[in-house]
Amino acid sequence: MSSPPSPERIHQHVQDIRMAGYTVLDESLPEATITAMLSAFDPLLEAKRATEPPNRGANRFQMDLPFEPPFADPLLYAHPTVLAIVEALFGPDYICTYFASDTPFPGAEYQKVHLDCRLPFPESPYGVPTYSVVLNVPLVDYTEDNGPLEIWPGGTHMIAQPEDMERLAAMMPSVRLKLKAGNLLLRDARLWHRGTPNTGSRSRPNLAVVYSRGWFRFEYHPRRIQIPRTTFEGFSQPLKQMFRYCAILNPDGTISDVE
Ligand SMILES: O=C(O)CCC(=O)C(=O)O
Repeated sequence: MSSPPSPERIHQHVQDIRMAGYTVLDESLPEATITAMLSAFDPLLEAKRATEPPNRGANRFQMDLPFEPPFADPLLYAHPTVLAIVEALFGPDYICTYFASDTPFPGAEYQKVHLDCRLPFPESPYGVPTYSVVLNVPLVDYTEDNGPLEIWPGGTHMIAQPEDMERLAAMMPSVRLKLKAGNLLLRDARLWHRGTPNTGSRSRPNLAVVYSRGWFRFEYHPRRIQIPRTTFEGFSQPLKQMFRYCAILNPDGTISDVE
C-alpha cells in the first residue's frame, strides 16, 4: 500500500482541476478489485443489452451500478485521496448523487462533445469555481482502438457553453486519455468531453461517480442511488451526510428517503 499523498500533492490535484479541468491520481484501485468488478460488470451489462436499446448513442450504454459488492467498495465511493481532493475543492459539505457507468461496445461511434451538468449562469461568459466533479475509473485499459475518453482541457470548464460547440471543439486541442484499468480520473463536470469510436474487440467499461457541493441540485441524475438500509446505517456520519440525497432500499424492497 502506498503512503497517502502529502497536503502539497492534494493541493496540486486541486489546482489541476481548477486550471486544466482534470487530474489523474498517482494511486490506482488494486488489480484484484478491478478484476472482481469487471467479472461482475460484464454479465450485468450483457443482461441489460439483451433487453434494452443503447441509451448513449450507437452501441453505447449508460448503466447505474447496484450499490452492492463488488461495486459498493469504499475504495470506489469513498477513496481517501478522492475525498481529500473533493473536500479541498468544496469544503466539508459535499454530496454523492451518481454511481454508474458508461460503456462503448465495438461499433460505438463519436458522441457529441458535451458537459455533464448544466451551468448555473449560462448567460455569463465567466465560469464559477468548481461545484461538481466526476470520478471515472476504467475497468480495462483505454487504448487507441477501444474508444478512449476524449477531453478538452485548458479552460473549457470555465467558459459559457457555445451553440456551435462541435465546430469550436474541432479547432481546440483535445487529449484522448490513455488511462489504465483502475486509474482514478477526476474531472470538473463542465469539462468538454466525448466518447470516441470503439473499433476494438471488446467493450470498454468506465465507472462514473459524481460528487458535488451540498447545495447543487443534480437534474442530470433523475434516478437516485439506492443504498440498502443496513449498509447506510453502518456508514460513518460524514458518509451519511455525503449520501443524504440517496434512496434507502428497505429489506422488503420498498424505498425511503434518508431521515
Ligand atoms: O466514453 C465514456 O466513457 C464517457 C461517455 C460519456 O461521456 C457519456 O456517455 O456521457
